[in-house]
Amino acid sequence: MLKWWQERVVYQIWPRSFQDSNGDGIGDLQGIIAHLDELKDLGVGIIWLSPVYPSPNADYGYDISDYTGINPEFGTMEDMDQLIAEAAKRDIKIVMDLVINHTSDQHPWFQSSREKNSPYRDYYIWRPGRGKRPPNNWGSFFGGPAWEYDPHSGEYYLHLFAKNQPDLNYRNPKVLAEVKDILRFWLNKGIAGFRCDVINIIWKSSLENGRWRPALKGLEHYLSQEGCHRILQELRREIFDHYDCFTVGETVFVTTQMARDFLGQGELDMVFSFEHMGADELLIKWFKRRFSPKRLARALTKWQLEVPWNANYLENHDQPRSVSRFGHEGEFWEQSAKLLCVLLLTLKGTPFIYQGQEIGMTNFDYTSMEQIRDIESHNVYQLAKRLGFPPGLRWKLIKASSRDNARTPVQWNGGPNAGFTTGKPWIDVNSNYTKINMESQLNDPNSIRSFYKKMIALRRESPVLKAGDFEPVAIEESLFAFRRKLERESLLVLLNFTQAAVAAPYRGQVVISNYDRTSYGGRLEPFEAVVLREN
Ligand code: ISL
Ligand code: CA
Repeated sequence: MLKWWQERVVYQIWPRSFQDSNGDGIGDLQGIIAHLDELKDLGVGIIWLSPVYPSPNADYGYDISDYTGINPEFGTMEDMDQLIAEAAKRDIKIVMDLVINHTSDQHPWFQSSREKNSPYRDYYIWRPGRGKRPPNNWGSFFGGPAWEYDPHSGEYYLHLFAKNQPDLNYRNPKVLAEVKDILRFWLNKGIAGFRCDVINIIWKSSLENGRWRPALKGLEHYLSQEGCHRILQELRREIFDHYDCFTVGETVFVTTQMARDFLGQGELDMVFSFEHMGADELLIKWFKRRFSPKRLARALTKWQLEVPWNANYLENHDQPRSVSRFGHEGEFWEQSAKLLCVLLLTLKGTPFIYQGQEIGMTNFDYTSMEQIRDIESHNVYQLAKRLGFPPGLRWKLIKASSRDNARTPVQWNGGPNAGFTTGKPWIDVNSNYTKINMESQLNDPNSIRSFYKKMIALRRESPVLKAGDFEPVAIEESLFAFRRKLERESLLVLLNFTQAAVAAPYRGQVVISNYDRTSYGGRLEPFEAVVLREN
């Protein structure tokens, strides 16, 4: 028996860039409410809201200054209640982002903790330096050291992300007690679960120096530690078990073994892994290599086989657009976007669609750092400068990997600012909105958006696509083929990731194809995807 969160499709909203309703250039809750009918029509069953809490926006919502409030830029708590109620009317559940590895440095807890004798001192990780050097050699995810000196209290605090995001101290039981209150607050409002931000690094086993690594020195002291498992077990027992909800962990650097450990005892219901994102990366995301479909297929296959239930995704607010990365932005834009749709919706697991993915939105077309808003991009740009990278190369790295690639406003129509706002958008709209926009796709039966709707419906009506076993058939540069099998039913998925036609000598009845074919003759067109019924 599948659970509701295994049957449904999740749609991720990054609110700041979804839809502005009041002309201030910033997406908001009323903007989301205005599009609920469209999301329902698409077939969405769950919305994951990236953070909507008050935040100074150093990391656009992932630096929270009040866990039980609503960012006034996005609206009020009444708007939030309305969103939950309006979504419920359409049988759509809302999942919140839970960011508890760190808070904002503007959170009252942190402000108070800067006083050495504050009762909040121990909510964070404060240590004296080693002479003029930080307490250890750890590096931050956003580049540079993971410690910041606070002259006010004469000590350093740990921040694995930006210096405006101090890490919480889970050795202090009061911190976990606060987290439990936050969880109850939202669950009592009718929230259906949480996407748990970098949840596998919240427990630091020691503060010893890290051994050498190409990036992120110190990782071995906090990645997927026993203490993290203990915390998640406690939350499961005391909180989650008492509600009809689910959790998906964003688990960085996670291996399939670690994933099984998190799932095995029900600590988390599923996790996001990153291995398949490496299909065009060299060690770290800033160094790109040519996209290899085979590497993508191999990583996905490994996770399909070794983990019982996956959180499947090709895009989110941290990753470049999938059609630009794994598909073809030019001639085969439409075909390749649909191919990626078939892949996402036929894998075993819960599919996560990111806003704009369903209309084939592409990476940004910016030409300068001034158009970039993301703190990570700016930090890395500066770091590369200090390391002596020439300007052309620096820009190339940012352009290919910046998180702002996914954060341009959703392109609703061909009018001013793509219909995102009547004001000045907080970040530039991609100028391809006249060609790529929702309005032009909504009523076109052959659009990418219509294809997503069809694939979501197909999955909903198909027990084998939801629950069937995954069996790899071909993992090659030009062909990724796999079976889904349930009892006597068998579907074969064929995906051509290249610009050339390829032979794929298989047989079966066509269930769906992005080339609209009705019969299959053993050959796939460029970027063609076909699902065949084998019995
Ligand atoms: O995109 C990344 C940096 O290159 C990832 O390493 C990312 O930082 C990591 O996946 C954690 O992401 C999550 O936590 C961050 C936040 O900035 C991201 O938006 C969020 O998804 C800190 O809260
Ligand atoms: Ca607004």
